[in-house]
Amino acid sequence: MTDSALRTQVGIIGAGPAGLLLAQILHLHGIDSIIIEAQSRPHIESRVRAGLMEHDSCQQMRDAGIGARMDREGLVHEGIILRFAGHSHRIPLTELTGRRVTVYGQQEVVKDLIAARLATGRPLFFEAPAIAIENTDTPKIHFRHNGTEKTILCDFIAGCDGFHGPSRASIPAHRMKIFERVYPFGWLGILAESPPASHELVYASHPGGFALLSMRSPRISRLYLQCAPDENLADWSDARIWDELDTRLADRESTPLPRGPILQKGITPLRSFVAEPMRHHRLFLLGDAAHIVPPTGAKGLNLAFADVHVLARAFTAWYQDNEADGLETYSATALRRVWQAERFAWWMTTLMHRFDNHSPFEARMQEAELDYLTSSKAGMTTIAENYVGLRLL
Ligand code: FAS
Ligand code: PHB
Repeated sequence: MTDSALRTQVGIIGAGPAGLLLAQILHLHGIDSIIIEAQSRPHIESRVRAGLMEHDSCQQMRDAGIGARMDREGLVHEGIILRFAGHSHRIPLTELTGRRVTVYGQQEVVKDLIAARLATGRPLFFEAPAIAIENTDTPKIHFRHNGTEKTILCDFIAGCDGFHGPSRASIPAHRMKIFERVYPFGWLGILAESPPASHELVYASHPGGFALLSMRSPRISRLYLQCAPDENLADWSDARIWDELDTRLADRESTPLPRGPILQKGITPLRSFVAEPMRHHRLFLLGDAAHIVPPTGAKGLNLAFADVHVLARAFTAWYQDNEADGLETYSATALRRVWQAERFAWWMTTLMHRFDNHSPFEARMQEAELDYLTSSKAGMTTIAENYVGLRLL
């Protein structure tokens, strides 16, 4: 059964960081949108994903009027630590760049954005999957909600539906160029009720594999271990996870990690992926719908925000000044930052992880590069300026 059609200016598929922030910024500029989200609200507010916000992403949250809780509860960081060969090397991010990063979980970002959206009174449909996309001069999105099929009539479609969503899939393959690198490992991530053993993030390169110490609050740790891409989570008892984290994150001064109940664990495959271009007629791709980065560079969420920055500016110029240039150049502008982030995430991943097919020479090259980077101001600066986020927009 089909209800009557809904009319808006921008139809947004997906209520992740990209879709929600785009809707919020458009609303602030008087541009109407409708958001449809396949999952339930509790599901997307509890999904444990990204944790680190770049300098400019935090400013975007403030400019969009939703930065207050982040500024209250987020953990501002001015450095990160690279750990290898039993020693720790601090990269003084703020001293080198004048910018800082903030640890604020993606689920908190999403909660803040959903609350802002609901306060506008404009539509945000949960459990409402898009089932068909008509990318024509009169774009339509067909979706299912409460057992009925509905249609959105809009001027433009924002495909913010992530890596597995229908937006990119709706584009004919011959109209796209795909760039992809699938890594021969994944990350086993845990969220634990235990105080972080370090005030700053620790990226560890160890013969047994990469490990990352992050956090969500002074009482909640977020930790990751490099693992096989097809790792069976059932093979990893809590004790085995903690033991392996202790081994890989140890340095001469450190003590074993404080342990606590593991609240969530999961395995994420690592890939680099870009679909070009990011615009097809009236459909614009944003965030994971267009690109994926290995989380080593902490770029995924931040790239989604950067795409929003470019497209929201373009829509505002179109609707307020009838200017089409921003829409025409969206893909090229967004892709410049996408490729810079892809390079950094690929480079950090290649530098810090163990590769079974590495020769002894290549393993030495990794060690020598880490030694150079952490003993050179130029080396530390290149890490720092990419990590806090490049000013490309
Ligand atoms: P999202 O995937 O967040 O959102 C897309 C939304 O579209 C989803 O809510 C989905 O339900 C919805 N959708 C899909 N199909 C639909 C349909 N047919 N109709 C309607 N809605 C539909 N990044 C980091 O920086 N650090 C990390 O540590 C990190 N860890 C991650 C762990 C996992 C398991 C995953 C999957 C990703 C991780 N990421 C990480 C990357 C992640 O944070 C993304 O970059 C970020 O969520 C991108 O935001 P969106 O582009 O909005 O996509
Ligand atoms: C996280 O806190 O989840 C996190 C932080 C930095 C990364 C990846 C994940 O590079």
